[in-house]
Amino acid sequence: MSITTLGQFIIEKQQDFPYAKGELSRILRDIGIAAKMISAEVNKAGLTQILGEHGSVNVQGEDVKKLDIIGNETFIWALEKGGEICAMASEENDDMIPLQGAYSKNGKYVICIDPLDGSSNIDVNVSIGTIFSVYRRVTEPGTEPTLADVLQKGSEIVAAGYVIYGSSTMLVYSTGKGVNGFTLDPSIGEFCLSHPNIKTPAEGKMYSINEGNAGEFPAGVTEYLKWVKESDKASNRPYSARYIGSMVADFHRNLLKGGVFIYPPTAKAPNGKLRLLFECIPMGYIAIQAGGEATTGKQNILEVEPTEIHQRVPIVMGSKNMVEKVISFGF
Ligand code: AHM
Ligand code: MG
Repeated sequence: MSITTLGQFIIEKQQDFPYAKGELSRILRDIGIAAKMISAEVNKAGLTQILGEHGSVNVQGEDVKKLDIIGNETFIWALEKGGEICAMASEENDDMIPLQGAYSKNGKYVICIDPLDGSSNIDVNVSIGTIFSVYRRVTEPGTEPTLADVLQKGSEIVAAGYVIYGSSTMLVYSTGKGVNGFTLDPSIGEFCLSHPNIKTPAEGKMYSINEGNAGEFPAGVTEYLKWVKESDKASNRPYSARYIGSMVADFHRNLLKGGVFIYPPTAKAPNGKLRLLFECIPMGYIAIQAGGEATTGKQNILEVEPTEIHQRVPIVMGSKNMVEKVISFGF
């Protein structure tokens, strides 16, 4: 049989990280377990009218939790059981959460996570995702983790990736040696290697930006958008606008087909909307590992020094030539 499951793949690659003694493998396995559980919940989302609206009380009088809360709790559960992660920073929580598993304090790693990005799309059956990044802690194992453990530059990542809950569920991740994608086969309940060694095209056709904010864009972005449309007429429609408003889905399409994802600074949000730790660093890491680029316009995203958990930054990421083109207009 030619199938390789996520578990088999992780074990095969374990020798790439002799220092990790299997800990990183366990973390990736636990992320895979949490992803499968969240995928099952996401698939039931359309049944909320029968089971009870998320955030409401169901017919049995029980509170129906919002899916992003379920996602958050599922990751905490899986990673506390695993014991390799000492602390988690989550888009769902204001502060860093020290994990409380029996062995968590001795864990050598931390995780930053957006358990369910694009959750406003759930009600309308549009793809959403989970985004994660794993770092080695900077404090001593056995001591209380501190903010310094999660406020690390993207260049310190040991593993990062995302899960997309789309027409199928996929887990895409990198440990710094390229990007691999796994599709969940619901008939056996396993992620199977479906997209080995993903390389994003250097050039692409899609540009993804919320043009509803065009009135507030910096001049360079306005100029770029004009250029994109002008070259439309001149060279037989080379560019297409594609914007779902669910970053994992927009990014995933662009990664595979070639494209650029842009969330610029706006007058209302001078640092853009997207979070450095939870969204921009991990997705930028994947773009770069796949041969693309990711920048705030001023700096490679992996070189930005985080100063607070919910920090926001502008972002341009995707196909190398397209990112460079956007930046060439000024950002
Ligand atoms: P969220 O973390 O609250 O879900 O917001 C992040 C989402 C991204 O998935 C998406 O790219 C972006 O917000 C869309 O924002 P906008 O509606 O401003 O274009
Ligand atoms: Mg988010």
